[in-house]
Amino acid sequence: MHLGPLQKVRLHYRPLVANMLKHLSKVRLKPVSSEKEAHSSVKYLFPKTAHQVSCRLVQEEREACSALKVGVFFSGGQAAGGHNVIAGLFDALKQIHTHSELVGFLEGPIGVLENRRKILGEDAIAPYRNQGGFDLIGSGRLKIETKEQFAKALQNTQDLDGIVVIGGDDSNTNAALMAEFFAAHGSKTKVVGVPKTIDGDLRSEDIEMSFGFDSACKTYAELIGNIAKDALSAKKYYHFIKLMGRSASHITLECALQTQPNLALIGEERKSLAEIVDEIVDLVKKRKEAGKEYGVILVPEGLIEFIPEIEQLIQELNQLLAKSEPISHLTPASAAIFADLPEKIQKQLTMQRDSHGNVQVSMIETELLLIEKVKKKCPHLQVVQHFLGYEGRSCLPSNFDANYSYALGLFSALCIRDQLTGVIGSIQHLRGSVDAWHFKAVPISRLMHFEMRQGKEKPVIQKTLVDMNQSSYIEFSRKRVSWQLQDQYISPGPIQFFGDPELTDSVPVTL
Ligand code: FBP
Repeated sequence: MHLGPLQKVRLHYRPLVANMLKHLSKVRLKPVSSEKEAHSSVKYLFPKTAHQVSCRLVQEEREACSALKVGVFFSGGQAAGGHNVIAGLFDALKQIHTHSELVGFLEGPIGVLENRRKILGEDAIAPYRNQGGFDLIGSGRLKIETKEQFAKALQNTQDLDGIVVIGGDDSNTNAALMAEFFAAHGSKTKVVGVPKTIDGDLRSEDIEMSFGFDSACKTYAELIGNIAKDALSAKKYYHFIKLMGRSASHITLECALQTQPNLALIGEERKSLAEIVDEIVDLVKKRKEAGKEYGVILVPEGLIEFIPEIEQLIQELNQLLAKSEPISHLTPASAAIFADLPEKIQKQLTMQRDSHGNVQVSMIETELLLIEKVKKKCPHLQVVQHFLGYEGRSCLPSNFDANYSYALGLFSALCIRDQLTGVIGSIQHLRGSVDAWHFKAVPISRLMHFEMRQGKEKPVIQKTLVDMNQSSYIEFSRKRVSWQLQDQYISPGPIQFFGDPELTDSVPVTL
């Protein structure tokens, strides 16, 4: 692996570790006494694992433990900090017992099905400490879903005490299904999930944030700030910037608060296409009257799925595609909406779904849809189209993500040591110093609800959307009016690794 000067320096960064996680033989996971029951239909689907309650990490001396053999794989999109989960997991296993072993499954869940492994010793891990990407073992989006696949996964992990799944909502749903299958077949292999996704939608009362969100938002905010400075200097273009985030608009909200653009659309406001277009046209006209023919507009990737009429269209398309039926079977209302979309968008909406049945919104040029509609009303508008997505997923992790993901790795080793399965690592009080963090293992089945996927109702972890009552959204709503005409752009600059802790250790505004 070739490393540049900054990458080499980052290898030596020592993630901040909570005192609680420094001496692992002095802590153990203990059940939380009062917790509400899991949903009855979820309990029905997870008879072996849904009865569990969350466990909190408490200080208590523990008897010595024998060596553990643990597997790990990445699932889904990249998120900065992934390598630190592996480093934390490895360091914890070695502390638990010097003969413990860690193996990585290659290219995500498919590596488990094909039993493609890599031994992860210190030599293999060392060049990846505090580095971005998932390239140490790779990742993939395959979903383990048939009985045969679960049986294969069971067979290929029989020699392991546990397996750690580093993934988002769909991958952790899968981890819960795998844990249930393994338990039902009397396997000793425990399954533990780690909350990963730049999208920031794997949130709940217990999971404050997934790792990767902070680094991605800081990267996008740097670029948005640069673009805004350019717009302010050249004064000739409207920049339409689409930001990644498959469904929820958390990334857009965070970046808006960090950079103060003229307009940031939030999908969860559920405006119709006509309302959104009118809002942009209105902004353009007002700014023109003020002598400003430039601007910066943020468009969340998932916006398209929140536009009520298009949401309905997508649902119908999903069902038709799942049954390989033609588009001519759309209802008249959806057919009319489809016909009114630019041809490029029509094609993108009918592209193959991902393995979890989701529309691949990163491939849909929602910003182009808006540009085309706005240009019909403002033909002289000069626009530049941007998409900020992949450039934020594999950057060097910020200190926050480096520390957080390392702690998640350490903690997942403890979950396996303490024989928990079908749980996800939860760290609370993330805004405080690492010593204020609280560690909890939460049964994944408790985060689930039922959703239509590929034409069928399935149990999945509910995505958490931007809530109109959350304080960061209220702050955004209060500020955004003045951003429209007065240019209050902020250019936050690149992620900082050296100097004032206020800069190096800052946490997401929306946390
Ligand atoms: P995860 O939920 O797997 O973390 O991935 C999120 C994401 O980065 C979305 O923001 C984006 O829409 C999608 O992945 C892109 O998927 P792909 O990497 O398959 O192009």
